[in-house]
Amino acid sequence: MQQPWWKKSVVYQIYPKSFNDSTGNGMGDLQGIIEKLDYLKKLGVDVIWLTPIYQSPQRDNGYDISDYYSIYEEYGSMEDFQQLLEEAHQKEIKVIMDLVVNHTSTEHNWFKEAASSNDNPYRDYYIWKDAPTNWLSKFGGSAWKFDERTGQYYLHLFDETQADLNWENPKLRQDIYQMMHFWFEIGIDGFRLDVVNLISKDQRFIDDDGSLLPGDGRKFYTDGPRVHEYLQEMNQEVLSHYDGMTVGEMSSTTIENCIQYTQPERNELSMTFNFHHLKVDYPNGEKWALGDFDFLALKKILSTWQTEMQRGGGWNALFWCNHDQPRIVSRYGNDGIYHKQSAKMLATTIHLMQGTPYIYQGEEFGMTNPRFTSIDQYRDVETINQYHLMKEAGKSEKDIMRILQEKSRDNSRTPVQWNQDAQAGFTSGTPWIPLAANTEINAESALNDETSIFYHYQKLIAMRKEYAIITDGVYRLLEGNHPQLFVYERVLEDEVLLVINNFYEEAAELTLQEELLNDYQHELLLSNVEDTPQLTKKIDIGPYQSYVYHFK
Ligand code: TEU
Repeated sequence: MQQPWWKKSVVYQIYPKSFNDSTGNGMGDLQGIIEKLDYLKKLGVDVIWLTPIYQSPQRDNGYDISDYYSIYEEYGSMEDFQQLLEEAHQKEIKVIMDLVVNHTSTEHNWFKEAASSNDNPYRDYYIWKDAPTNWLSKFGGSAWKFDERTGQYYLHLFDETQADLNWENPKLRQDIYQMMHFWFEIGIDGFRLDVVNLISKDQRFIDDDGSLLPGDGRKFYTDGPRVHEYLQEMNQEVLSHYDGMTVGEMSSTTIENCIQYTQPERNELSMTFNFHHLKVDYPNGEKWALGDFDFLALKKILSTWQTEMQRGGGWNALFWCNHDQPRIVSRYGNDGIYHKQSAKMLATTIHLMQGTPYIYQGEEFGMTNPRFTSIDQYRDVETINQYHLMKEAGKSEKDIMRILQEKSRDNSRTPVQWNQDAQAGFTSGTPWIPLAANTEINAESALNDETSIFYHYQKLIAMRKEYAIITDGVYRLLEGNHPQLFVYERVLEDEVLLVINNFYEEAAELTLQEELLNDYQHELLLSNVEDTPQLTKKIDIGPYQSYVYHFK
């Protein structure tokens, strides 16, 4: 049976504000993206995902939308967007947009209407209560904001300028579906759905005294009572009319829900992002504290998601990085002497699993965390809110800055380093956020180095097209208790792909299965070092070394 096109695709995520500035105003823009389409074609990606480019006051860099039907003027015009679509499609690159429908900006006309009076027709497009519950915003503080004019509180699970939409209201839902049709009719190829598992709230709106927590690590407001119903309605009303792809961002969800979100026969979404593998350095699940990297937990989580989603017929989005996460080479790799080697090892680990891989801008040539030293260098609303909360809690400036260096979303939002010219070739003006200091790490240098991280990603992308085993092979974790090695196999009929990754600086020994050595011919498909060990029963895997063998 013909597989959907997105099962063999690789997606490249663009955070437009930091990607490439064509006007010199210090912010990336749509024409800047158009300038880099040939670079993306060379990398070999099939899809680009643009984080929000709609009209917005930019409090949360576009995740606070004030008009779903127009382009944020600093990024360009609707004509620029249509040119981007046309030129990307000419290069056989699809384009998906970010759909932010859990909330709008309080600058959106719907909210302005809703807040103007208690009986305004748009009032119940949002969630208003006479008294707040004890719910907390993900960006710190209460999740309720009192509105003087109408004497009620409105819900905001994120910033107070991001008011949650009331999905119980069928008129609101129809307005959302109409907007989705508008963008599909313009020619986009799908959507990434922002925190879509938060859109259905428990209508009792009672305090979270712990009794609401499902007890499986989720927050009480995730995977709400009607979320699957709403997604099936969205699919029926919009998605089923187009050959597009959708990927749902699932904040603190479960495997069972992700199987339900992505089982084709349920007609909800194509695939889901989950974040459990990116919380193994959160001490007691707390993001805003320094924690050790729990490698065994990482292997267990990634492998459980692989085997359970395969068992359930679901489909994963595979990723390490995005605009909310620190740079993976600084986080789970080594951005010092093993920078190149560990970045390639991390790429191999995630790209050869079952799912659709996502590459975040700059990841393909190893951009690192910037390690800012002053709060003045930060721009992220979550980071700045947490800075003030930690100050109020009495933490020292030094301790706070140390935490921000590891945890802030701005770690991934510094301008893309294109070359070693001024401002790393990102802008001819003053960038909206400072660059990282290490601009010797840049795209131009990577293109001129045949052993670069860029060409390793290029090979991984090409392999996905060539070897069906990467898309369809059964995943099995090997050496699950090994303290350094992440070893897994993919099996498809009479073929085996063996993926060996050392996540540490110390060398480690691996004992190979006898039948692989005796019953198969083997070929080394990819490694991150020049020399390759002779395949014998026991092989030494050096620091951050990575090998991919194909047996058949
Ligand atoms: O992110 C959801 C979200 O919770 C992330 O912000 C992340 O998990 C959090 O920062 C961890 O502390 C989406 C968007 O990706 C993010 O950029 C937006 O700020 C957020 O939703 C609100 O739209």
